[in-house]
Amino acid sequence: MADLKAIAEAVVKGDQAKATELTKAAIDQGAPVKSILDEGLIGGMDIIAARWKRNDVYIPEVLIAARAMKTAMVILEPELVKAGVKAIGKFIIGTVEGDLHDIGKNLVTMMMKGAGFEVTDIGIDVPAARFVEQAKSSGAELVGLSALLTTTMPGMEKTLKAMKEAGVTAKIMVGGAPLTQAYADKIGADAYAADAATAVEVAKNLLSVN
Ligand code: B1M
Repeated sequence: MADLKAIAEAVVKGDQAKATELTKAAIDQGAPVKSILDEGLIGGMDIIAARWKRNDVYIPEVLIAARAMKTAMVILEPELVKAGVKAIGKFIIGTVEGDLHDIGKNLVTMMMKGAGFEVTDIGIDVPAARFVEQAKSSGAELVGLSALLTTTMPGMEKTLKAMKEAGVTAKIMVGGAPLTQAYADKIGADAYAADAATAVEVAKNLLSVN
């Protein structure tokens, strides 16, 4: 019988080879691919996210776990497509115009992918018009804006306004070190998340997915 717990453990340890080998074995043994994803790979990322929130592990461990999941996903992804398994939501993320910081955004990207979202990272220094265009063309349910500078925070308000004016219906989540819930409320964002692990919880709540 496929050992999905062992897959989760391999992800937690950041063991790329083991995560991949066990994922392949589980596919060969006929385990449901959705279970390999949910209980194995996402299960592992859930554990690492919870440990990170408790400060039991730090960013390097999160990055290594995410890399193990990504490697195993290379072989699981075609099986998910074949089985018609869909992502739990479509998410676009970018750092707002004038801002080149991307380490936090990349962590949010990894955690969201790890939780089963389809994520399109549109990069750094993203003008409002590009957020609008990408949100419309992708049909994403959720758009994430990141900013690390007090001088680029107003770019979030500008982006939100542009999206509303353009009729974008996606929910909008904001985050980044200088942000607060009060600021998110003031500019009319749908949600604020203080860190990447919380971003996953907030996104799931916003879209009512588990
Ligand atoms: Co810059 N920088 N930087 N910087 N930089 C800060 C942010 C700063 C606080 C340093 C300082 O002065 N103490 C300061 C901002 C001050 C302010 O605005 N009040 C600053 C400055 C001033 C600048 C420049 C203007 C410096 C200069 O050139 N004079 C310049 C600006 C460039 C630009 O963007 N136009 C600049 C440049 C740079 C580097 C390029 C050298 C580099 C960025 C490299 C990169 O990102 N690829 C850099 C770095 C590394 C930093 C610090 C040291 C670290 C930022 C970081 O990556 N943190 C930072 C000081 C600090 O924070 N100690 C600093 C780690 C990361 C994991 O945390 O990004 O907060 P963070 O992400 C968290 C959460 O915020 C949250 O989740 C993440 C993980 O938990 N989160 C979200 C982030 N986005 C989210 C989105 C969400 C939800 C949660 O939903 C969508």
